[in-house]
Amino acid sequence: MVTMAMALFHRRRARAGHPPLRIDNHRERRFGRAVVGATASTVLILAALTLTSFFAGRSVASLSGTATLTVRITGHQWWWEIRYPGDNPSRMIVTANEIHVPVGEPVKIKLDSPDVIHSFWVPALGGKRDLIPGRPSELTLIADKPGVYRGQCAEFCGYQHAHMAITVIAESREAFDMWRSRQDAAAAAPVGDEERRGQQAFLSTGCALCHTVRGTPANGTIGPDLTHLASRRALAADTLAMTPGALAAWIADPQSTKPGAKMPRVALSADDLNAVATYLGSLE
Ligand code: HEC
Ligand SMILES: [Cu+2]
Repeated sequence: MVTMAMALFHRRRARAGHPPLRIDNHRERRFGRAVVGATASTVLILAALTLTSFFAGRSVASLSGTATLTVRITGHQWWWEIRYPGDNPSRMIVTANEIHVPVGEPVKIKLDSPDVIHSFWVPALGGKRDLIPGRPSELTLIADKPGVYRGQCAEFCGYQHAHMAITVIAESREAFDMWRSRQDAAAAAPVGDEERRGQQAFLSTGCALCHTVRGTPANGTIGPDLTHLASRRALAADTLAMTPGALAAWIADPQSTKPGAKMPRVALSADDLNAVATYLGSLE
């Protein structure tokens, strides 16, 4: 850029003064040296960046052998399904849009997509990997510091692509193990009348065709697993905060919050709506 600016400036100066009519050998040689110098330094800078990127990529890839945890992520239009395989296949944790990882430990992330191409990207943790239908890929991440890292689908995947965020929560090993054992449990049984009514309405109005709540007959897999819905920080891939009001608003009319989302509007009476929201809000 510097040499280009010099060349432009030089040209303007030459036009303003007397254009050189006669070839000056001394000047030609000087220009020749400058061009060679600029080209060589460009090549060197590019080579250094390429080598750094190559070695950084290799050291990141070598982490995958040492990963202490595997997380499977499936991209859907427009949310992320997250599974933690357990020692026993029936103990697999299924959640959505929020990954918990132990800090300082390499985590292998396996990616796939059943619909269109998505791209997993959490900028603060580096790496970006496409989720291509029929071509599983993987990536290893390591969070050096505890914290909450926001990620985003980085490949245009349809109408609600912008509302397809993913959150990585890096926490201490102890906190992670506690989270994991809580997620491992089946959903809490409804306690009060309102929750019981909510569960009834949930099971009888079609929600259960698309959603799973472990410990109940609901075992649909089209939408996010709701077994521990209220333990998550946000709804619908970080579109709404997890508050009782937002939850009720989402259930009442998902299409006005996230037009095109693959959850239809389900007709519920006002009382049933409140009861369902209370019930789901109790699933911590
Ligand atoms: C046809 C399938 C389908 C039906 C029926 C359905 N949902 Fe959904 N639901 C989805 C999908 C798909 C999403 C993810 C939407 C998104 O984020 O793009 C979703 C998201 C949700 C979420 C947010 C979950 C999260 O972690 O972000 C809640 C809560 C929810 N649904 C509750 C319900 C309730 C209650 C009913 C019944 C009144 C219901 N759903 C009926 C498919 C369905
Ligand atoms: Cu996407």
